[in-house]
Amino acid sequence: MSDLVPKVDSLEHVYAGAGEGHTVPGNVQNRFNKVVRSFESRYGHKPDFVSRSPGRVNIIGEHIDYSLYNVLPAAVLVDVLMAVRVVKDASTEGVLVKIANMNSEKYAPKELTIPSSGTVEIDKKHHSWVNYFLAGLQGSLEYLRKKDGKIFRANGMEILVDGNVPAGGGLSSSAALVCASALAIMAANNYDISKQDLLDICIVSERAVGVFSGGMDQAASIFSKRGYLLYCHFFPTFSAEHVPVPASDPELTFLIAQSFVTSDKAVTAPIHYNLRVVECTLATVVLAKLHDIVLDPDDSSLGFCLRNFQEEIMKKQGRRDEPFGTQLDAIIKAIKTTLEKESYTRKDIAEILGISVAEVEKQYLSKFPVRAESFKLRQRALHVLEEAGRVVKFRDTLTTSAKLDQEKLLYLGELMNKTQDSCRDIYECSCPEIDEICSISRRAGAYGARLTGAGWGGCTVHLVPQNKVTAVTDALKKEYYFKKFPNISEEKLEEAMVLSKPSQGSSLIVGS
Ligand code: NG1
Ligand code: MG
Repeated sequence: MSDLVPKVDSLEHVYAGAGEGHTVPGNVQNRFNKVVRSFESRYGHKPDFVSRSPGRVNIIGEHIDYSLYNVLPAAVLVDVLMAVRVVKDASTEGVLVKIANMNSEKYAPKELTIPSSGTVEIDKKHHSWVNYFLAGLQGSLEYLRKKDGKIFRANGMEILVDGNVPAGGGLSSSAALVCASALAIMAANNYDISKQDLLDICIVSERAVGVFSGGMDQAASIFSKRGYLLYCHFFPTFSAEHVPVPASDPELTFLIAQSFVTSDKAVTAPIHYNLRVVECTLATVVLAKLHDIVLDPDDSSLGFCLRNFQEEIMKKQGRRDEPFGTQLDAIIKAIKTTLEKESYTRKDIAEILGISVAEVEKQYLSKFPVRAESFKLRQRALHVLEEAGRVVKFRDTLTTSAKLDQEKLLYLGELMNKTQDSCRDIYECSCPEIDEICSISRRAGAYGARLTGAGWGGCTVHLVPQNKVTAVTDALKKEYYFKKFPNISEEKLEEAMVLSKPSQGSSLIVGS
């Protein structure tokens, strides 16, 4: 069994190191105290515990987690705090959960009942913040019922949520909320959950909201360790490796900059995110068919994925022991030579697979909402394989260097820039504002700049030498924020750009 999610009795275990002198920053402590006080005035008691899960920034490895290739994210300092009091409830009808948000204007409070049997209903059509809690609830209940059998009865809960991960901002506010919710529900039912089980629950849970998500965000939120990047393997099963960022000359920082273009995945998924997942799945089955390979659908992933195809074709050709990079090159060649069309219609795909259009729709287009007439199989698959190669190079550079000199920093930056080019041109998940932010930042001295997260808006990440941070942030202010938002407030500007240090993953804070 993997480690349990830590239970800590002081904020230092979670946030220390974030401030100067390795202390808990004053604003973080104040925010926490405010949540506890608001809880008391709302419900008339102190909370029993606070469940905390952070957002994440992805350093490299975009849109490849759902094809089961490795990615390299890190948790950020902004997070979801969920203060909870357990309410024992003897009713046989189901137990009550009261949930409210500190930002009540935007996120209205709600009362809901946990059914004593059956599943929790989630109304995917009406997108609400509570859906993410319900998603966590659905997965957690299923897990607890399986463990405890029929005797399991959930406890009631009073909950107050405070999140400071910008919503729709590419830092995975959704995963932070799902993970904090599932962890809170486990704790409210006296269950000490392992990180691995929480991850499995949360990946599946977030899909209940209607997005065909991979596992990177939840993994980064749960497993991250302060000061390290998290190298996530998804194939053949999940494992995580904490990768330190070596000392560098000049000193290195990761800057996160918002585009303030909101891309709400739960709404746009059918034409953006889900469509990309489907395109990768279709590329996999078409490649397999054209290479005469039979793939087993894989329950742990999304059915059929490119990493599985790589494994099977390498096995078939007796090349499984070849270096990973050589294997990637072979698959890239196969993609270029066999997926010749610019785009494939349902009919094209049906013909290749030797099934009807109705069958294609049933098997590949009905699990999650998707809207498209044709599918760019070659381009999407190429991005995935080339990006998988860049991730390995990035990680290897970090783990094999005692110190990062100028040449290595330039190389890491170049890998990130290539990712951005690929996201813009081949995967088509960037947007003009993100492209612009990246050019401004590189001109002002960043080694590398790219979108982070799903894209189509949201957030960017920049590899910047310490001595260029001011030049980069000044240029972004002048050439992007002030231009696009002439009346932008100081507060908003502060939120727009943050220097991020890798932070701690999920924890339960008890008695602080
Ligand atoms: P965002 O939209 O930034 O939370 C999404 C997926 C990830 C990954 C990235 C792209 C969810 C919950 N997250 O991140 O799994 O695929 O896009 O690399 O769908
Ligand atoms: Mg998300």
